[in-house]
Amino acid sequence: MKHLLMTTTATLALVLAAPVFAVGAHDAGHDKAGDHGADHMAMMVGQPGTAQDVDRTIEVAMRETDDGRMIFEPAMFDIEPGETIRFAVENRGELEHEFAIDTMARNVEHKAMMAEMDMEHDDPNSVRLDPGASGEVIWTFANEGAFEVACLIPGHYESGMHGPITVGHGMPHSDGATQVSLTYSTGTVKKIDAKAGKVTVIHGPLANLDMPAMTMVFRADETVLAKLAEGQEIEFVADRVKGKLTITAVK
Ligand SMILES: [Cu+2]
Repeated sequence: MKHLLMTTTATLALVLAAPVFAVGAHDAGHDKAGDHGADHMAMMVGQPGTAQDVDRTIEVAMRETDDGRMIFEPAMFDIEPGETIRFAVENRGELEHEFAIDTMARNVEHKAMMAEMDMEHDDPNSVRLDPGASGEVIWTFANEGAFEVACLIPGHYESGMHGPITVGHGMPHSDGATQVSLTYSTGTVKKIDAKAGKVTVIHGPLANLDMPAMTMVFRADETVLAKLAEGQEIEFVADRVKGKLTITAVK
C-alpha cells in the first residue's frame, strides 16, 4: 500500500506538513506507543525503498580516525529527487556505529533521546553495526531538501559523525521550511529552448498550483532540461520559483 503513495498518476498530490506526517497511510497495525519509529513510513526525508527500486548503490564506511574523530566516508551525499539509494554501510572502526538518515531537526531530537537511554533502533532509515559488520539502508528520497546522515550513539555526532544529504537543490519547493509539496503532474514536451532555459509542455492539471490542463512555458535548469526531449511524455513537478513557473523535478 505504501508504495502506491508514490505512484505517478496525474492527480496524485503528496503534501507533507512537518512535523506531522499527514499522508495517512501509516501501517495501521503498527503499535505507536513507545515506538518512535512508527512514523518513519512517510517522512520528510522520504520512505523505505525496495531492492527492485534501487537506482544507485553508495558504499559508506564508518570508523574512528587516529586523531580521535569519528567519520562517515563519504560524508556528503548528493541525491536526485525520487532516487532510491542503497547505502551499503560497513563499520571499519573499533566501536559500534550507526548510520541514520533524517532531517537535522529529527536527528537532534533523536540524539537527545539516545543521550537519555541508549536505545536500539530497528527503523528502516537506520542501521546500527558492530565493529567489522556490514549492513544496508535502502531509501527513496522523495522530497527535495537538506537532510543529514548521523550516528546518534552518544558522543559520536559531536565527534564528527554527521554529514549533509542534499536532495535536488537542497531546498524544499515551498518557501517556508515547514512544508514540502511534491506533486507530480503529467505532460508532453512540446518544445525545448535550452539556451533560454525554457520548456513548453502540454500538461494535465497542475494540482498543487491549482491550474487546469493547458500548454505552458516553464523555466527549467540544465539538470532538468537534460532529462527532456521534444515529444517525450513526462511526469514532473511544477512550482513557482521566484514568481516563475518552473519544472523543479522530472521522474
Ligand atoms: Cu558512531
